[in-house]
Amino acid sequence: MSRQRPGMRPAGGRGRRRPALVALLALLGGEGVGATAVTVTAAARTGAAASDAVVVFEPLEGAAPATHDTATVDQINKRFVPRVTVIRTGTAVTFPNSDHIRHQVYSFSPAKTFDLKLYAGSPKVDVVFDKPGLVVLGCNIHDTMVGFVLVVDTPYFAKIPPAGRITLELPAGRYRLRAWHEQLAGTPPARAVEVGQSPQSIALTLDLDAARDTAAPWP
Ligand SMILES: [Cu+2]
Repeated sequence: MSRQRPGMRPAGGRGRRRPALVALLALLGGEGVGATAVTVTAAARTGAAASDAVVVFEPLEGAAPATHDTATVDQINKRFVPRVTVIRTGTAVTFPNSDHIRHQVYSFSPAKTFDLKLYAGSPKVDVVFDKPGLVVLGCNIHDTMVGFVLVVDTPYFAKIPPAGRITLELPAGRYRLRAWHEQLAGTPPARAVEVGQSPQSIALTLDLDAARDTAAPWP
């Protein structure tokens, strides 16, 4: 992302120039430039916050800017942490093992089939999620370990925190908003959203079935 042109580098005083450079990079990164705050509240039919639901805004016009993201899914006390991860297609994910026992992380999901041989500490390789879809994580040693990586073709997504509400910064335009939760009953809801210049709020009510024994499909 940062580029240096030969001859542009000052012989001295780099420290003085840095704040301006940082500000410029922040601008180029698009944060706050032409973006509108969109707040999504997600709740179950009971009114409880739909914590760990994922909301995805797919732009219906124009190309989304390129992003080069990484993500980490840790293993702590025989659990995947976080249990739910949402990433853009092409993201490399690291699976460190913070437990004092070994784990063998794998997935049979069509969007990403992989197997990290039994390991402790840091695995030798990251896993690149190169196709969109839902990837269900498991451990070959501990059957109760379950995690989810939702891989989406857009940089505009968020996971609903325990408070049930999240704000995204979206460029103006038309989107398809889709939502997912591992306990969703039926197909994930989708709706059209028009983002203009004014902040807006969207309330989603999700049909959650706590008795589901397999994760809801995506999309
Ligand atoms: Cu394990």
